[in-house]
Amino acid sequence: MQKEPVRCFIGLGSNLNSPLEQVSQAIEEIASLPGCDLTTSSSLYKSAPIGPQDQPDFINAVVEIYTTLDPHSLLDQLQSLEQQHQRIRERHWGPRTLDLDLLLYGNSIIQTERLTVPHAFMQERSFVLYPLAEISPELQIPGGEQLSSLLVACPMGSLVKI
Ligand code: A4P
Ligand code: MG
Repeated sequence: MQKEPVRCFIGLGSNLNSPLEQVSQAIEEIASLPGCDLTTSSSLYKSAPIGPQDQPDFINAVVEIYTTLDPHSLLDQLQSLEQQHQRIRERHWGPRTLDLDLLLYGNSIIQTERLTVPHAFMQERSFVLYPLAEISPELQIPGGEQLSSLLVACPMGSLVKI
């Protein structure tokens, strides 16, 4: 039986090796993943790094997809895209050519060794919340708040739409 597609949001980030191109190319690659339909992409945004400050600014975006993949298979696909971008994991919250975070998987709340959904820090990060609001302003975070309330508590800071 064909599974009903689930609406998901994926956060993209890059701050190494031409970040604009890394993110734009990754959006196209997500659109081509098996069992995934990309429906909406946010604008690209630039911001100062959260975490260690001695690294370049980030480019971020959020996309909406509908997928028939289960959450862990989707994570496998996203991690293999990260690998294709020669992602080097140097240090936690450090610089990266491509970071793909599964922000939301339908209304699911997932807590496994490999996967925490909704993504652990999404509710406090301007570079996730503002692009998300651009493409889905009415969103309710499963087990959490209305996106519009989160935005009130989260200043844009250094975030700019580019
Ligand atoms: N994992 C668990 N839940 C998820 C999920 N929902 N989506 C696990 C994706 N992966 C998830 O990830 C480590 C493990 O998290 C994975 O193996 C997966 O099984 P990682 O990307 O290798 O590790 P990391 O980089 O140390 O941590 P993480 O959580 O990806 O870092 P963040 O939270 O994404 O932060 N500043 C700005 N302005 N813009 C940014 O994009 N990004 C970071 C990275 C820091 N500062 C930033 C930005
Ligand atoms: Mg990540």
